[in-house]
Amino acid sequence: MVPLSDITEVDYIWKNGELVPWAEATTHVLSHSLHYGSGVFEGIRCYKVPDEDKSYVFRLRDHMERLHRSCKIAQIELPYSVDELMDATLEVIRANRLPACYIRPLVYRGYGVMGVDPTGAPVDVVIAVWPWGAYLGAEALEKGIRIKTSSFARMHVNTLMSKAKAAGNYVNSVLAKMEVKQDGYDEALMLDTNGYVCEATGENFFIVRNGVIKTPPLTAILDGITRDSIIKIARDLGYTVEEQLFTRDEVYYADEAFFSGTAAELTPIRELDNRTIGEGHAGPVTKALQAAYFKAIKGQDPRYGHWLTNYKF
Ligand code: PPE
Repeated sequence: MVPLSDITEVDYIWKNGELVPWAEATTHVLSHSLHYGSGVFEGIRCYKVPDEDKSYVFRLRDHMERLHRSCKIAQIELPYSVDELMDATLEVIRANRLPACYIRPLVYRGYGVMGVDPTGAPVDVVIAVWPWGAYLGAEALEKGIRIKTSSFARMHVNTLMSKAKAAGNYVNSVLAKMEVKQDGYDEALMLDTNGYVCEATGENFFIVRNGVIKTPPLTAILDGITRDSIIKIARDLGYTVEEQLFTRDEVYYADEAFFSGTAAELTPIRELDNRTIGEGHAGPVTKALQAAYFKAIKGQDPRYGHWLTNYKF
């Protein structure tokens, strides 16, 4: 039997300023966002420090600032400041006594008006937390994944706004994800409307060749916070990182490739379109970056301490 849900339920969800029991954090079926995708969200992770009873939320302020930018783009009035949202996040993690979790803030146009014009619809804000393991499977972080170029292009820069982490943008992601999963691959590589490599359904993308790291520029992609962290860490390790457009054939003969994202963390890619990338497993640069990233998120590298919000459970 297929399980109804793979979500690990916890006790509370923060909704419009209050902690409500998990099962009561519901919304009306005529909520505007449910019909028109008119919401914006975030994805954040909280990590437990090994052997200590404390945890760190990774780049919490940066995520809440991006949530505000998404609202600005989508013209949604967000009634909470960045600091209030940060406090609310810590409050809901603490209420659920979670040492490590995924955090999903969502700002959505709620119940009150129907029709595309959202004027007058209330804005609801929730922050949910739950334990979430490796996004692309337990083995992915070590062994790498098999990906395929999707037949669906990523959004044109004037179709949907890629720098807003908007619910509606994920209609495109869901199409691509289902397409490649049905063909037996783990994730989709998506090209932009000019045919250049762009990003994945929920991750940014990097390649490595002759020791140089390349990633697409921010033009048509989400301004990933993990992407930004990896670029900084890579430069601190002495690597050259170039943000420039490239085509899929350059990926075919890259030495290494990997995805970055809050959920996916740093996931190596071992195959694209049935062509083995490099040696067919995580390469040395990918491994070095992955190790440095995992040290940073756990507070084991003082250079990146300012990215962490301390949380004692
Ligand atoms: N691109 C897209 C389209 C995207 O959704 C994400 C995050 C990224 C890039 C990486 O951004 P960042 O997390 O700031 O490094 N995707 C989130 C949602 C995944 C989901 O399935 O839901 C995430 O990783 O939390």
